[in-house]
Amino acid sequence: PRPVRLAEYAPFSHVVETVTLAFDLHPSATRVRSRIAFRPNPDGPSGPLRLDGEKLTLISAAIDGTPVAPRVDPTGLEVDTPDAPFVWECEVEIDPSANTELDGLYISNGMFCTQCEAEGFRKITYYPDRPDVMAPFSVRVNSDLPVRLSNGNPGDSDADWAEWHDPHPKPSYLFALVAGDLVAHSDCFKTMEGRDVALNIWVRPGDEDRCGYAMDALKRSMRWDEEKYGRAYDLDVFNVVAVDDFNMGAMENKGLNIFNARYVLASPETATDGDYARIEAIIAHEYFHNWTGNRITCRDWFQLCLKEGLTVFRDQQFSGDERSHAVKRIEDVQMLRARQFREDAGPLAHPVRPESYIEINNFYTATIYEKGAEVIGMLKRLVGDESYDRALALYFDRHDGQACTIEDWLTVFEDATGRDLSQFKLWYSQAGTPRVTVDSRVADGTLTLHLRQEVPATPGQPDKAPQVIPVVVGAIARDGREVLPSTLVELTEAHQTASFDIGTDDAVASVLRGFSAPVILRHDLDNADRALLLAHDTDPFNKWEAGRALAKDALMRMITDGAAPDPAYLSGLAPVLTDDTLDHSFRAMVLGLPSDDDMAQGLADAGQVPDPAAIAAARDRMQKARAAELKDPLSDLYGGLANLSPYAPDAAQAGRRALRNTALGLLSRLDGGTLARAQFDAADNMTDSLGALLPLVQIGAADDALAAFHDRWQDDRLVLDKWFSVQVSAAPADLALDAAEALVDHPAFDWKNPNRFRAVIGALGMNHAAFHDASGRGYALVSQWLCKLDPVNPQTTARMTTLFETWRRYDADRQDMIREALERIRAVPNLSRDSTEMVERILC
Ligand code: B3K
Ligand code: ZN
Repeated sequence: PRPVRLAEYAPFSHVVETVTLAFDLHPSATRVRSRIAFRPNPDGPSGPLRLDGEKLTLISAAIDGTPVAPRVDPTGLEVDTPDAPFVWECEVEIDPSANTELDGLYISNGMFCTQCEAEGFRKITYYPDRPDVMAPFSVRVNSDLPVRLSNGNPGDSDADWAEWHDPHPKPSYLFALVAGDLVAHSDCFKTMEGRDVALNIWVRPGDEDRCGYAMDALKRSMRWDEEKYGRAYDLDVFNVVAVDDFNMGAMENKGLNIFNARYVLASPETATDGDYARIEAIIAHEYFHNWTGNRITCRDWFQLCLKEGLTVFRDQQFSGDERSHAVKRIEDVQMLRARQFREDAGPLAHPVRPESYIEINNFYTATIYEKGAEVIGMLKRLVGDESYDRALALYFDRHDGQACTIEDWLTVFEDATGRDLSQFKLWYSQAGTPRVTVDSRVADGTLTLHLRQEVPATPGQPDKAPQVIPVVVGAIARDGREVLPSTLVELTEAHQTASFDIGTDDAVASVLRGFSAPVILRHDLDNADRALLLAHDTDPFNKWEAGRALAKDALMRMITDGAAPDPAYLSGLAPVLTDDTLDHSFRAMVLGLPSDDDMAQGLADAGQVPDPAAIAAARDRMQKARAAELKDPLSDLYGGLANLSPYAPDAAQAGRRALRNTALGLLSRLDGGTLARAQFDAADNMTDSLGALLPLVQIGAADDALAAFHDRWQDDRLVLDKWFSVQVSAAPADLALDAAEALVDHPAFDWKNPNRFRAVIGALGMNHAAFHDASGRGYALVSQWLCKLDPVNPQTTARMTTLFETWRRYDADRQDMIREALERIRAVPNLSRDSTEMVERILC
């Protein structure tokens, strides 16, 4: 298929004034009648009316009441229309029960539900399915199911029908419909404008007692958006529905958010602290889209980061406010490095605003989302908090009700601040992670930094221009005092120098504080400098970063030279571990190690070929050495942090459990799992239960515990996903491969459910040593299952091909095996457009 190009954007030929839909719901033969008022668009091209439509059976069509015979093809229809306003009426039939791709109208556990972003609405009826066509919708659902929902405010209803009206003009990708046997957890919210909003979280009967946390997070999100952005909710009801079969996390349909059940349902027994935090973040994210995405949407899908980058940035701010900014920042950067830097370093690298695509669903990426959010964070840092607030107020004021572009967004900032953002705009068009190299020198009471930037070549972009990079710097004297508080350096040239009066000749620069830009920093620090920053940096991010750099350096030497674990690194940990002025979750994060994938990328960056088994072995040795070195403080911590009851999912308790479980993980390297088994048996919450199961799996001593876990949770689908996943993602390579190969034959391996599929196949891809095992078993199993899934669910298949995106890092044998695995996928008869595009880009 031909790529879609940003440069070829043209407005739609017509304006849609109103949309009225009627659904006769039937599992295999649903009828959809549409009545759409069109008028010619004075700013658009003229010609016949072209509507998108896929997998639809056209029953009838009429214009202004007169039957017409449109020219129908597999992607839509064309019809001649009057050169004046007219009403299009049409009836189609669709088969939700045959919809296994979970895009459009489908059935999950007997419940009708929809997913329309990006282009699912065209599988429901003929329509100009593009985000710049916005209209108010009225919907009638003819069905006697107990609950029938759509967007907007409820209208009349009866035993076998219900009507909904959404007054806010919206693009079709925000349409939603749900019908089924559901129960609600209900509450209410009064907006700052005095509107009473009914809140409902709809779930399967039996799940209603697991909605309390999501509801609480929703109300906190609504209040936060009022307080921080002045944005109030704009309908009388806000509905959230939990669905078992869902391709991604959740969807922000206007007034009717649809969620993967795993990001709604939580109880202390079934959800971990991490699950609670993700629920809070995703509830907030989808809610925040009501303004950044729905009221102001994207002109075309190239502008996806306009809503996603901004909304991720907003949900990160919210989680930071609700929990801890320092910890949230570290978590976000870990995620950015693990997913986005990895993407940027390989064949799938693309700009935050791509310029062409074949299948838009392949562009819901870490670059659009996470790097998109980083770009907003840099903009805020460059213009300042107060200017950011003014610019956002102007954005909402100027563009409410519109479908916008990145140019509109940047113009708002230019108008609000008077600043020229033309160089900043390169962040949207140049792919690749900039490298910033810093040489620091201290003499005559002055700190001098020489900064250099370089943006590496990426597919289709051999040469790059220097970008605007906000680099926040500080300095710590050798005696531990801060001699330079955080100061912003705007790096705009390829080479640049900055000097600071620091009044001492013995200090260490702390560069890129708060991870002020999404770049790879090379700073000429030695391990003594890093140890100083680990002990004394006032910037929590760089304090953590110094520890990580020490760990990475030590691991690197263990992998490449067979060195012993660095004694200086080991001895630097105890003071942090026992520093009661630091919060527990921060200390747990300092005890983390870079992931195996991170180490593999580090080796590749250093021009070496990573050996996955050697990386895993080094990690193992490092864990044992750290456990032996820290045995006493770890045991004290473990004992001292016990007995948190009653369980609460708040940040303070979660931090204590995180540190205690990190300690348990290390202690398990010494005692063969005795302590972990005791915690597992006694645990009354899922965080502690999984926190004990994980080290047992890691040391290969989990058989009994896994059996007990299965017996207890076999009827709980979300917990059972954890059982599938932990034994594959966390076990040593050979055990993980054995487990994965056995689990795909397990009677509960319901592979058409995306969560279950990811719990085994995705988990195997996450286990670096197992996936890249020299036998090729990992590649074979993953590719075999992707071949099987593609005809059923192309979106989930295409997304999971990214497991192979790093293949060029590895040795020739592994590259050959991966190429074969990808060729096998490419050879599937009628391979989806989604997977074809991905496999071809990865192989390129
Ligand atoms: N906007 C949706 C993602 C849609 C993905 C389409 N393949 C969820 C979100 O970002 O909030
Ligand atoms: Zn989003």
